Amino acid sequence: MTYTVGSYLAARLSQIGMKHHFAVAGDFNLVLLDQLLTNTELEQVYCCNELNCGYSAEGYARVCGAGAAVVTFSVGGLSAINAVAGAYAENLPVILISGAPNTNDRATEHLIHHTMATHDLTYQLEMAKKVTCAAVAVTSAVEAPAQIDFAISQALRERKPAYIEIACNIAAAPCAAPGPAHGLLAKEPSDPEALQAALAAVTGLLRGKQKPVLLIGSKLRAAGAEKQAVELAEALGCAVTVMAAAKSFFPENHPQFAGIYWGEVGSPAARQIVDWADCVICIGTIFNDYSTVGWTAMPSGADVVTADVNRVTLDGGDFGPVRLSEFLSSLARMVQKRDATLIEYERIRREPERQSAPRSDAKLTRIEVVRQVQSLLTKDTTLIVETGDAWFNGIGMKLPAGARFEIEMQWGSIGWAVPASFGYAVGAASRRTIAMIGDGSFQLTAQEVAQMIRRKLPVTIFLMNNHGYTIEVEIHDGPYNDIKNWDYAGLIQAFNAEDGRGKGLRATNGSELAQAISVAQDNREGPTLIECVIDRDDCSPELISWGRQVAIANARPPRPQ
Ligand code: DPX
Ligand code: MG
Repeated sequence: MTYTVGSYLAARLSQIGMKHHFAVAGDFNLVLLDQLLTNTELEQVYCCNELNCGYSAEGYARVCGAGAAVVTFSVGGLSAINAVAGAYAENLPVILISGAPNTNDRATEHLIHHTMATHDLTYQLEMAKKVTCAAVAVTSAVEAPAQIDFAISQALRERKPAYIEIACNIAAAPCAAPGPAHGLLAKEPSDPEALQAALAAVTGLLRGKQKPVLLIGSKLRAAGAEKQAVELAEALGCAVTVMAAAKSFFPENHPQFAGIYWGEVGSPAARQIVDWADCVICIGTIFNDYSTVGWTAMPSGADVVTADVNRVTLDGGDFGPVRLSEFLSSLARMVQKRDATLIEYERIRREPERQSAPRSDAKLTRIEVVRQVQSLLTKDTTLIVETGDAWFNGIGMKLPAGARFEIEMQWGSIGWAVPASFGYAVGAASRRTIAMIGDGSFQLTAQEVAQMIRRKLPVTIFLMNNHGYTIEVEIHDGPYNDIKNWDYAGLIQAFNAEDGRGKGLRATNGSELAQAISVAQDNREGPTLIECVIDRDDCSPELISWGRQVAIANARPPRPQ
């Protein structure tokens, strides 16, 4: 078979495990899209706009390990950049692929459409460099294979997005055939001496400690080290706490799971245990103003080990390149049982109060929605929560074995959840995708529900209609937190048009919600959106406490220069 630049790229995407790529057409990428279509192992999935295309690839990467978004130059690429930067923040290898102007138009006096009517055709590449770990512009079929391989391998190694721009007249140009993909997938090994030094330091520290605790962060998945974290936990026998952004990365049904560590808004026992511990092993953690509740909850000091994706640091010392998975499994083989924190956790833990069902005709509340969604979760469920009170609604739920949880906590862009759920569901056909999304967030990217309808994906969306930006109300209120109400359930009918099987329902009390859920469970031919109508001030107490602390952190006056 003869390869072209586009079919070479398709082969590489397929070799690294992708079965789909997301796309929005435009004249600069049409030939490229044709070339990608020649690969029968790789399905082309369309989105309504490029921001959503980026987020769909991001959601896909969460379940399949990597994702790709194909867009047109400038008008498309610039729109996708928000999602790509989000993938950077969230440690997800999303490959942004953009068509670009003809090579013959460069270095001429031609002005090209979809540009700023200047002769600069490099700005998209320059912008992409800021939000990716590798950015290449392909203008030669001879160099294309090396450039494509470079971008993809960097993205996989660093778990960050990469950018590949392909001139429209190069996409179908013949090029070399792809070789084996092993090199693209190879992980950076630890430096053996650095690994030994890190292990010696940490085992030395642990020898003098009685009360170690593990704190799991969201980079654990990026490092591919979830299994190894369980190995270390079981070797130590200690309590394991999990940051909100890493919910489900350590199984919640594991006997050592000691709750979500998120300061005053997480599980109370988790915070007490971390504060009580004499040594905290932070694994792939990200501490920011949100995750530390306005800098009020963050382990620090000489007894904190930071085991990051490629580094281990302890008491001001950094040991050089150490792969997290290797570090955790080696450490697991060297440590002795230290189970004091688990014993203490067992003493202080309190089972969450079981909510009983209210009168079925009582006005719907947030608590009742959470109660009903909780009862839907099974080993096959992935719960996706949008920025807003949905974070707190989801974080408090108990996940059965096998259930997964997705949150975009570092980037925190509203509008993420609809397209990310779409991308996730494309990648995880056998799982049951459930999304909880606020009304304000939904208004950013609602149209991607139409693609769920087009592909008959049985995603269930709980649209929390609290009539505004409630999380912002709690941080800092003003007229800008009010939004125009929509007929959210009615919207689905509009998206269905003549052939869709999506369902839109509206629940104003518990019994309507239960009926809507049963319709959603039966609807296998498209998404079901359930608009849950609740009061504007019906929000979680955690949101109020968290909002207060974040507002204090935001309001710190400038330091004198
Ligand atoms: C904003 C946020 O309705 O959720 O539960 O009512 O808060 P809640 P909604 O979806 O409203 C979301 C709203 C406006 N954040 O409260 S979290 C600021 C913001 C952001 N991302 C983007 N723009 C603005 N996070 C893209
Ligand atoms: Mg809202």
